[in-house]
Amino acid sequence: MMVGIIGKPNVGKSTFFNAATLLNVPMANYPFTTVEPNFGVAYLTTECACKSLGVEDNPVNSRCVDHTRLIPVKVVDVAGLVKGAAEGRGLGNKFLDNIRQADALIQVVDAAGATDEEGIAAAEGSQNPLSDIEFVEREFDIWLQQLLLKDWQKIARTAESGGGKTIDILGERLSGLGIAERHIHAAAEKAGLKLDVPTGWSNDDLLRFSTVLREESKPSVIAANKADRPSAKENVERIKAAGRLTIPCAAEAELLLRRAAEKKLIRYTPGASDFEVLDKEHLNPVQLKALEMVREKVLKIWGSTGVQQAINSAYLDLLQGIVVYPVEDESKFSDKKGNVLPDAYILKKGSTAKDLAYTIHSDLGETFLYGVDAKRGMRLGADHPLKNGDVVKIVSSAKRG
Ligand SMILES: Nc1nc2c(ncn2[C@@H]2O[C@H](COP(=O)(O)OP(=O)(O)OP(=O)(O)O)[C@@H](O)[C@H]2O)c(=O)[nH]1
Ligand SMILES: [Mg+2]
Repeated sequence: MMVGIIGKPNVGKSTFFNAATLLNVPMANYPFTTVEPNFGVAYLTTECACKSLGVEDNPVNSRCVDHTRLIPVKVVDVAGLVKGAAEGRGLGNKFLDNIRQADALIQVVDAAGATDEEGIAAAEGSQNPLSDIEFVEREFDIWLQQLLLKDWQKIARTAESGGGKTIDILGERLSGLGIAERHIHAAAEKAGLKLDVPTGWSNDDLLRFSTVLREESKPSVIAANKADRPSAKENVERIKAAGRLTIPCAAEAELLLRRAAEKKLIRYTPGASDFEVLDKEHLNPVQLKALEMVREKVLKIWGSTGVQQAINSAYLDLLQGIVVYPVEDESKFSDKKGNVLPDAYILKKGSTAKDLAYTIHSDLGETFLYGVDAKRGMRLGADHPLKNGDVVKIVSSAKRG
């Protein structure tokens, strides 16, 4: 699973990316600072199972800080998108190509309304981030429509002459875009289009189909960035009122806090509503003032900087993830070496113990017999859906033999 950070130029995508990954890619107050995509690892945070079990854990594939489990997740930061990108303006299709593999999107917008459509600085509050969301999504949809249009007549004729089902042909064409057959089925149904008569689809139908296909295959959350600015409040309300899943965000503030925490100057957990200064002597008055501003203009107003919340929302709300902990010894909640709660996996809601087995290793999936809910000491059949926070032992025929 991977999340793409998209948006028009100069809204703070790379700042968000750096804050989430603690990498150091270029950020600057002008459009198209980013050209090539930046790939990095962020962390999904969730209350660790060690808390309710009252055990001390030894994480292996993830980390645990004060009963919060941090699970690595992939993110990609891409170039900004301008109107006409689908026709090659700005950096054009390059951007779109770079988010092919994203399963969900965080769309960063300038909630301060201080950058125009091209990402050029403008008077604060003069721009409407809702129109930015609209054009960014429209560019994506036109790009997808054009991809489909390229050989739509051929696809449609092949399908209708019995040369193959539309769903199969489309599935194959779109698999490189992270679009699966279930997305295509759902999109056709929602757009009111019949997959068995594709020759009847007009260009407008294809655009409508592309829109729903994007919504199905790349759901998005809006990171209303620059929320430290006074004009952000009104715009956050505006975006929320339009029915969008919105997280007020201050990427620059998060970056400051995380870097200070990394240097042990402050104690700060990503996503927290406050921080504590640890090493006042190594902070100069300017740095202290900047930290105080973050507290006053971001944390006290919004409750957090929003960066961690946006990452969590992408994996938990958009991708409907749950976190489960496979173990080999269900009485000690450990692996064979005695590491307690060593691994945490993100699975899609509704996944079963058998799905977990397959996620760990295809061999384990193939030899799966049953699971054991280690918290409750209960047997879990192949169809039993797991819950967030479950600790599960997989019993397989391979192990027995
Ligand atoms: N006030 C404020 N400014 C921010 C915040 N986050 C980013 N910025 C500023 O926004 C400008 C653009 O930041 P970038 O991270 O380079 O933006 P981008 O969207 O990656 O830009 P491109 O790569 O050019 O598309 C920089 O001047 C940042 O300092 C924030 O939370 N608050
Ligand atoms: Mg950038």
